[in-house]
Amino acid sequence: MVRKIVATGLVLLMSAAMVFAAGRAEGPADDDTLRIGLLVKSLGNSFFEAARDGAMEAAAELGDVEVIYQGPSTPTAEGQIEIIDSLIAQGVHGIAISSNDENALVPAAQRAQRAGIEVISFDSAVAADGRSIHLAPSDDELIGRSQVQAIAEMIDYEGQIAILSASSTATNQNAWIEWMRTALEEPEYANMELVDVVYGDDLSDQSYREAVGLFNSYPDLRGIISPTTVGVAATARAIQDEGLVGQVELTGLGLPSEMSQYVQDGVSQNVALWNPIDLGYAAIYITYHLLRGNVEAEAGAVIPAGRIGDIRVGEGLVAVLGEPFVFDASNIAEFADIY
Ligand code: RAM
Repeated sequence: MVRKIVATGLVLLMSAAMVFAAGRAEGPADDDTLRIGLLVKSLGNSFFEAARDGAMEAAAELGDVEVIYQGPSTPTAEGQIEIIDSLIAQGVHGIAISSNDENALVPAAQRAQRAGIEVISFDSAVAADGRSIHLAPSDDELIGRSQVQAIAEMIDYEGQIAILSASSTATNQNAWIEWMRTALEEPEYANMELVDVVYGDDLSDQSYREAVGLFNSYPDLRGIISPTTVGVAATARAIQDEGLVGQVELTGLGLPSEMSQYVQDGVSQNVALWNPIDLGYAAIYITYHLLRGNVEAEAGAVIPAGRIGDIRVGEGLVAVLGEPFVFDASNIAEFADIY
């Protein structure tokens, strides 16, 4: 669009500038197939591959949507910024982002918005200035507190614990970790001590090395919370390899497909998670209805999302999908084939 305007002359250029100043260029035409970029933290993460499958399912149901699945090879803001700029150049209509950095992505996300692209975030938020709606899988406080409660029960409310997270700038993990710290101030956890927070960057080998580093630095360590699917699976492998099953307890946010064997072997008594397929599915429905003008991005909006039903937009334009589900030895195998 911009190219044509420049060719046509100054008057049109000025009117385009006025449209952009208002924050929106023209939306898609009714008969346009909507091209939506699903921009994930990094490629090679099964959690996001499940979200991609859900996004494709939504696109197939809607019929007039094409999903472009993209992500950097490692979870960095820089990698995502490059991809946002390339999606702008490709002229996509929408981008749904799981962010590696709440603030660092804002300028690029705003460039996309100024080019008329609908930007939402899902899973891991972009700051409010750089997106319309954020789709959270669950409530941050609930996630943080329930992870602390899970490890507390495993270690009888006593001893050293550590957190093995994703990247140090990940919006979602950082929000959950803040709630874990708050929860740990409750009197029932007075005999538990958080000794360290380390970052495996959602890379399996790095997470494994960080887990082994924790065992070496803290010989009395009793438990690890790993609120990342990549981290928790790598930590389980490290606990098993080092012969520490029962000595170092483990909980976190894990994919049943990656954690089933470890949970059945007692490496972890339980992990929690939501359905990543539904998350990708809902992200596409939300972006779609915003682009088609069927709903406004405002608190109180209700967005129909196919088989999931209605999604309600709350304060701060955050919509919450549901509650995390706990997987233990009694039920994890059932889900292992799904995600
Ligand atoms: C990893 C990613 C993702 C997070 C899950 C729990 O796959 O960090 O953002 O939601 O774990």
